[in-house]
Amino acid sequence: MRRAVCPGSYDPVTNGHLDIIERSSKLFDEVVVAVLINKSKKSLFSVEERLDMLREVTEPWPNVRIDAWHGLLVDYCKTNGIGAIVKGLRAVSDFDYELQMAQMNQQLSGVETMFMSTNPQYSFLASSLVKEVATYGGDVSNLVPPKIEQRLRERLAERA
Ligand code: COD
Repeated sequence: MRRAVCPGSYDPVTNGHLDIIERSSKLFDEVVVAVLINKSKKSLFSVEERLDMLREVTEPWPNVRIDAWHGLLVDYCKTNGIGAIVKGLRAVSDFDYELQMAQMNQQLSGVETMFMSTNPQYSFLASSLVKEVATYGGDVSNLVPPKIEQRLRERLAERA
């Protein structure tokens, strides 16, 4: 079985993430969307909330599974028999860091990273920007699925 992982923070999942996940699901038998837990990173949504949101919005793709992991991505791959990491590249600015991580992961465990070019429609899109725009009342309806927009509004209202 050809199995890949799309790792990330997904705080929250955006249309840019979903584009990469959907395209990966057509190339692999199974795609695991893994929320990598980084306790030092301040997040808007808890890990459980991010997993719930991901489950909801990836429902249309039966070969996509959602999971969480605390630790090295290569250890997740080893434990779960995953041979490929799929990353989306938005711009040259992503490339330096992503290349460094890909080479480190390859060196650590032999796992390969595949880069998928972003859909130009989403090349400017990042979770951090979505949160910032929503915080100041901007329209994010084209950037995240409606269910995620609603969760964002609710969370920001709680915090206001
Ligand atoms: N278009 C296309 N792709 C996109 C877009 C977009 N608009 N937005 C995001 N992406 C893709 C990128 O490939 C990105 O890598 C991925 O989605 C996830 O994005 P985020 O922002 O949710 O997640 P990040 O960048 O914070 O995730 C970083 C990881 C958690 C993957 C990384 O830090 C990691 O692997 N950590 C685990 C610990 C580890 O193994 N460290 C050693 C690394 S060598």
